[in-house]
Amino acid sequence: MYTDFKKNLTPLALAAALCLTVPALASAAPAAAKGKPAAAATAVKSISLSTGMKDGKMVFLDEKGQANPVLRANVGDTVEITLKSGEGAQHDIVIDELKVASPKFDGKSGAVKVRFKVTTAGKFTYYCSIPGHKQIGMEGTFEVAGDSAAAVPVPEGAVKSVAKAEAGKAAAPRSGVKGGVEQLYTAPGVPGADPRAVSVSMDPNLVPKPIGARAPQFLKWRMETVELTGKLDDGTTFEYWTFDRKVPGPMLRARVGDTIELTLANAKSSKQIHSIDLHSVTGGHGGGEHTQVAPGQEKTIQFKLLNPGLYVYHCATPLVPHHISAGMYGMILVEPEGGLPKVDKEYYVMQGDIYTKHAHGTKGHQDFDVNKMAAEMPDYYVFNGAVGSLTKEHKMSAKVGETVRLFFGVGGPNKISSFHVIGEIFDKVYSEGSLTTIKKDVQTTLVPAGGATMVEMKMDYPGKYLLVDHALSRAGKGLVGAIEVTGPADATIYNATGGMAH
Ligand SMILES: [Cu+2]
Repeated sequence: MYTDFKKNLTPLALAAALCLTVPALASAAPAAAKGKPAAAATAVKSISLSTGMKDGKMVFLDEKGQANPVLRANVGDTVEITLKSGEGAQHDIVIDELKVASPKFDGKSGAVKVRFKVTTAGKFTYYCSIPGHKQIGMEGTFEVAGDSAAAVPVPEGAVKSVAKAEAGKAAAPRSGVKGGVEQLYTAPGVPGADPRAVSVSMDPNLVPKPIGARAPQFLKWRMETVELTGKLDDGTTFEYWTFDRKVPGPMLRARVGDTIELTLANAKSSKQIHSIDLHSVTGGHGGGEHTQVAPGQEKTIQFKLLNPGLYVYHCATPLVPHHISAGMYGMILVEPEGGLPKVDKEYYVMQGDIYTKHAHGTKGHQDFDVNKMAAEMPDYYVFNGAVGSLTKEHKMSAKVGETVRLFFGVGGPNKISSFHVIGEIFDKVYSEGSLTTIKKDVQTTLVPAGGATMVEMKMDYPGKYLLVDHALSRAGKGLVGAIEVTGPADATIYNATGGMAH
């Protein structure tokens, strides 16, 4: 926001040359015009900060490795902060009270600088404005010593030049002048849909083969975290964070007693640190403690699968609900000894809630909204990552007489699901993903955020069976899927026109 603010003021080229922020300019100019003497010689104060993790927090670090150091300057100083991403993730530095904002920087951008003149004494807060970063540690104090009122550090000549630049600008034709002052007060529109957007919606057919009755094994898996612009809805795009470019991430399948070596790689193009916490893993925060991976890096952990069940995995990097909402969740099935009963069809479906700047249905590129997420007010609810994923893009089908098994999970981050299939009854429900306890003949099953369930239904009658969350307002926000069942209609089961034998 402040970056745009400054961009809009580029006609005031001199202001930039003087390293003045707008408020500084505004306060300095009239005072100088009154002929006050210039203040005593002031200094350029250079500060170098990098970013990194320290004691489990994300922080700014000075050259001595001090976390979130108190930055000091005197009224009248020009401050130059050089910023560099130590771990490669994207950050910036903002001081709201002084209207200071640096450009965003990451591992690829290299170091960036922000220069500004301080005219006000006091204690101010500097922080990183990337959603969540302030909350997990990236903030500190900026102390300015001196007397605010006496702050007139601008030489008279410079003020004249500024005035000239202003005059020249006023004379320029208003229409079509990009960056005119009036633009600062224009309500922001919705940016256009990103033409580079790809499909991120996971195909529910991509279920790994059953494990069956084999002995425990040692397995090596590799996953990559990728940030990419994806299609959220027709004409609407969104910045997704993913495991292996899909939402949900790949379904993993093993058996109880297997030992897994999992390597998590974070794509070079990423701006965030990512990680994985698998609910099937005992110890180390499910892996989240030891898989915090910076862009372009990778980490490997090993774990033994001690309990059978259907488990959610997700990214566990702060702000965790942001990473989850942006698409970083999936499931791992740990089959019991001997495997699962055979069925005809298996599908992989997950539910998520998404928070956007603009209302559901807005065309264009939708930005993530951290405040709506904090308030738990989603604009979109999705099965497999996007609106229409399981109705338009991918097909689930069965024939009359076949048994369908759904691996259903809720990534969330916040909303539970009252999972229901319209026109069917779950013959078996493995509640909460517990494969050792079976419930029979269930209409709607509750699935918690970060939880899963396995359901089985024999499809007795043809038709289109809709998957919903029975909190049905959510269907209007994108949450609907379909299983197409074909085959002969048994008139003793259902008869639309009456005349059923009895
Ligand atoms: Cu992440």
